[in-house]
Amino acid sequence: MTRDPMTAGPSDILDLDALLSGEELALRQRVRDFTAQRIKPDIARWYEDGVFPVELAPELGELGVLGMHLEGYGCPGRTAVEYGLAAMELEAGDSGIRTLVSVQGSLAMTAIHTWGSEEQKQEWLPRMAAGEVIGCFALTEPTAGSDPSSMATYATRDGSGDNGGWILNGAKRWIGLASVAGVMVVWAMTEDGVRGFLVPAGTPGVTATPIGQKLSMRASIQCDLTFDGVRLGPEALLPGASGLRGPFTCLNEARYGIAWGAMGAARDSYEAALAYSQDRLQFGRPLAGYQLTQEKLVNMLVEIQKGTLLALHLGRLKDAGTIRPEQISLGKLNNVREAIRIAREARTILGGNGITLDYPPLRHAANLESVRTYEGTDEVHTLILGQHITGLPAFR
Ligand code: TGC
Repeated sequence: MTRDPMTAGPSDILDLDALLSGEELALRQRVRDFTAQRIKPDIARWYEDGVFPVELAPELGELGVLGMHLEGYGCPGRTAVEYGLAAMELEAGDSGIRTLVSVQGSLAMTAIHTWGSEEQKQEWLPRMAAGEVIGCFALTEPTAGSDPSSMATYATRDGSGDNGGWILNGAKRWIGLASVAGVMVVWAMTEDGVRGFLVPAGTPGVTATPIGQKLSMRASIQCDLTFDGVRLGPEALLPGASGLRGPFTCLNEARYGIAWGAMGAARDSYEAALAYSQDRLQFGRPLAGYQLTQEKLVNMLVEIQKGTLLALHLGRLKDAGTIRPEQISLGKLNNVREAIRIAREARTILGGNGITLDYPPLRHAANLESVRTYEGTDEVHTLILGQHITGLPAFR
């Protein structure tokens, strides 16, 4: 294992970089440079104006981070650890940008790659890996969030036999990127249980409306989606997915990436607070020299190092093919929870300046409110772990 002396320092007391290969460090550096050059200079403006920088999609494709853990069909075929490192660096820029990569790669592309027909994979995956086509993943509904089994969106058969198509009716909510998506992965109830459908943009009867007045994820898009008598051909059905195992398999991927990404937002908040505390003089000396400030910084760093180590452990398990859903739940629950605490604590070191967009912690904290809610709330992951350790499901 090689170690990059440039990255060791006040953010890596445990020398976790020594656990990464040269290839992993190089990939991380490429994504870190991208974040520094393409996200950080503009993120405050995007956030304030509520702008999703859609032009980043092909650049992220070029960077090789869209569907990066998938093999074939133009996908980069990188490891789970490399995907995690990329998520961490992108979320150090903004959770909204990491969300683009998650929705595209972990959710929409994983659904097509895992459950799609050969024709569906050929049609969509190469262009999605290149960022030419954006995908979305429509599971959550206005009245079905934590409990997708209660979804009301319904697909009925249009005609009979294998040549028959489908008619789709219903509504989805909080669907990331739906208004800019070229293809939507839509989960709907059928007479045979939950099935997945690929709905191309522009299909008559589909309406995507961005949700406004958000206090979180302002540099990203989340939509209300409606399906009003949408006619789909038989080729729209994802043939391999039957039941909730279809979408949940994709959620595992996204939740895994979040366990890494949240530590990126936490690290960026900590580093902003550390730098500020070293420069800012109060009562004639730097804030960093006060015991209360040092305690805050130390508590942040301890949790960042533990959370990063946890994410890396999950990544090694995933690359070994042995990771289990409850392990991912532990990582997502812990790392997002700690990241929010860290971002909020970092804000206190920045004082009044911390409530502006000149500094990242409060933007990260606001974003992380969404991150703790999507892909399984804190409560859902707590109950998944509770069921695992007691054998008793407490969801219902
Ligand atoms: P349950 O009866 O336990 O399971 C149903 C079927 O699913 C299988 N399964 C899984 N498969 C793979 N990975 C997992 N993690 C799985 N969890 C369950 C299970 O084996 C079973 O398969 P089969 O073949 O036997 O039928 O389902 P349940 O309804 O009792 O589960 C309860 C609970 C709470 C764990 C589940 O409903 C849950 O995870 N809820 C949270 C839903 C969630 O995370 N929603 C997120 C929506 S997507 C999103 O947020 C995108 S945001 C990105 C954006 O668009 O911006």
